[in-house]
Amino acid sequence: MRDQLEAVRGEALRAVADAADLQSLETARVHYLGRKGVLTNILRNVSEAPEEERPVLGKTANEIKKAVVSAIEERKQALEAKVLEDQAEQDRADLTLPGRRPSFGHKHPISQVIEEITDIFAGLGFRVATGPDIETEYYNFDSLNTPADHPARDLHDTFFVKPGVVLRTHTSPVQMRVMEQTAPPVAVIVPGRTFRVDADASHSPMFHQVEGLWVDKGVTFAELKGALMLFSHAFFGKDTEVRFRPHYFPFTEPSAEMDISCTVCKGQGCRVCKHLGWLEILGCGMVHPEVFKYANYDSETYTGFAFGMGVDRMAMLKHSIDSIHHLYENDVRFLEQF
Ligand code: 2NL
Repeated sequence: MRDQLEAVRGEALRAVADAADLQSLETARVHYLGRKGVLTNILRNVSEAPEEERPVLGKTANEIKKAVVSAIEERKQALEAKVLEDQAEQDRADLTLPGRRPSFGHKHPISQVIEEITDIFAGLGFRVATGPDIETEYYNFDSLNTPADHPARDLHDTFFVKPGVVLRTHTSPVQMRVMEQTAPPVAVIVPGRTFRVDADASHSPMFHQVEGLWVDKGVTFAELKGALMLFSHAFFGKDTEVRFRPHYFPFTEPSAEMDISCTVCKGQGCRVCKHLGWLEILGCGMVHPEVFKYANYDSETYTGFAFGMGVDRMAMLKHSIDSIHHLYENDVRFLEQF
C-alpha cells in the first residue's frame, strides 16, 4: 500500500508538471482528485486498511493530496501566465515598422491643362462659362452661321441624338447662349467636352476644347493677336514664336490659324512638327456679323474676336504624348507621371 502511494505521488506530480496547457492540467486534476479520482479512492479506502497501518497511510495520503493540490495550483498559475504572454506576443505591434503612406491622387492631365489655360485668360479678365454637352442644331450650327448643307453637319462628322439635337462638336454654342443672355461687353473662356465622329492616333470621338470670346467697342485683330500671343508665351514659354495664317471658319471673318514655333526643336525641324518648324495650335477670327445678328448684338457698334483650341493637343504637345488614347485609357502608370 505504501509503495502504491509513493508510486501515485510520483505519477501525479509528473502528470501535473507535464501538463502543457490548462485543458490537460484539468484532466490530470480530475484523474487524481476528482470524485472517482485515484487519490480520492485511496483516501476513501484508508478505513479498510489494517488498523496499525491506518494512521501512517492516512497521513501520507493526505500529504500527497496536499502536494498534488499545490502543484496543480502552481502549474495553473504558470500556464495562465503563459496564455497571457502568448496573447501579448501575438497582439504585439512593431512600433519600429515604417508607416503605410496613403497614395494621393491628383488631377487628370486634361484637367490640369484646362485649368492652366483658363487661369491665363482669367488673368486677362475673361470669365469662365460652361454649358450642356447635348445641344440643339440651332446653337451648335445655325446660330454660328453654319448652313444646313455645310459638310460639318454630315452624319459622318456629327453625332445626332435625334432630329435637331446633337452632341456639341465645339463649345461655341456656350458663347452663343452667353451672348443671348448678356449685353456686351462680354469676355468669356469656355472649356468643355466635345464630340465628333472621328478616331485615330490623334483623334478621339470625345475630346476637349477651350474657346474664348471677347466682344466690346473697338476690339480689332490687334487685340486678338495681343491676347493670343500673351497666352502662347504664358503657356509654352517666353521664347515661343507665333504666326497667323489666313483660314476659313463660317463663324468668323476674317479667320486665321495660329502656329507656334515647335516646342521640341524650337523651329529647326523635327518629327513632331513634321520638319516644318511650326505647330498649329488654334483657330481664331473676328466674329462674323451674321453671328452677331443671331445674338441680337449690333455689329455696327460692337466687334469681337473668338478662338478655339483642342485641349488634348495642347496636353500632348506640352508633355510629348504620342497618342491621344493615352489620355483616355486611365492607366494609372501613365497618369502618375503628371
Ligand atoms: C478651332 C477653331 C474657332 C471660334 C472657334 C467662335 C464662337 C462664336 C463666334 C465666333 Cl460664339 N467664333 N468660335 C472662332 C474661330 C475658331 O475654333 O480650330 N478650334 C479647335
